[in-house]
Amino acid sequence: MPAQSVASTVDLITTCRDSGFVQHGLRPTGGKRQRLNPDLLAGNMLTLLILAVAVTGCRASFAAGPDDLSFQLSSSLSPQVLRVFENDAAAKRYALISHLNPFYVHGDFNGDGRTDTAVLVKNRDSRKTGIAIVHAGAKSAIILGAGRKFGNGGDDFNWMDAWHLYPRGVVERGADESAPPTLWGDALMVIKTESASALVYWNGKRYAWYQQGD
Ligand SMILES: [Ca+2]
Repeated sequence: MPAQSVASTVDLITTCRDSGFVQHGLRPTGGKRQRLNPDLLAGNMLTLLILAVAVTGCRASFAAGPDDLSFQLSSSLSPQVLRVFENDAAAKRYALISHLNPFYVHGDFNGDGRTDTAVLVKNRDSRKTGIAIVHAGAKSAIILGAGRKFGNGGDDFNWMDAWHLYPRGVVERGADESAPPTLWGDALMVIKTESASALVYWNGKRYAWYQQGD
């Protein structure tokens, strides 16, 4: 292995360590970039094996596949939200994506006084997009779209090109024939610009759809 690539590998290990993904392992001496002797490494295959395993393990923890967010983008999400998508068997079926800006919205969607997170997701199997909502403290995600039919949005939210928080308050009658809902918490306004929009809101038991304009 060339000395330069070895140094890059050590840099990556250092990055992983500093971000908390590697608790134990090799580290440059004195906190400075370490130039390793390639002759020494050539005679120490065990060291290289440990490096390779550490690098693989680190990358897999925040980039499980080509659909997943970069480490930098995913770092904007709370550890609780990331743990859900890393640990929950159902949530693992969905990749966090960022094709819209913003790719996540914070609000108290279920009205319990604690901040929840809505984030864009893609079903890893069907490739259909949607929204995952993770309530504060929850260990699982509620999936809207992304292969699950939801309201008039269908099971693929690929039509959605904008969204934003709709703070808890009065909802005006929209295109929906039913009376406007009374919000328990904040809602999400999901939009196809110059075409249609709808409120996604918690009705006390589940998320519901209220058409605003079309
Ligand atoms: Ca909440």
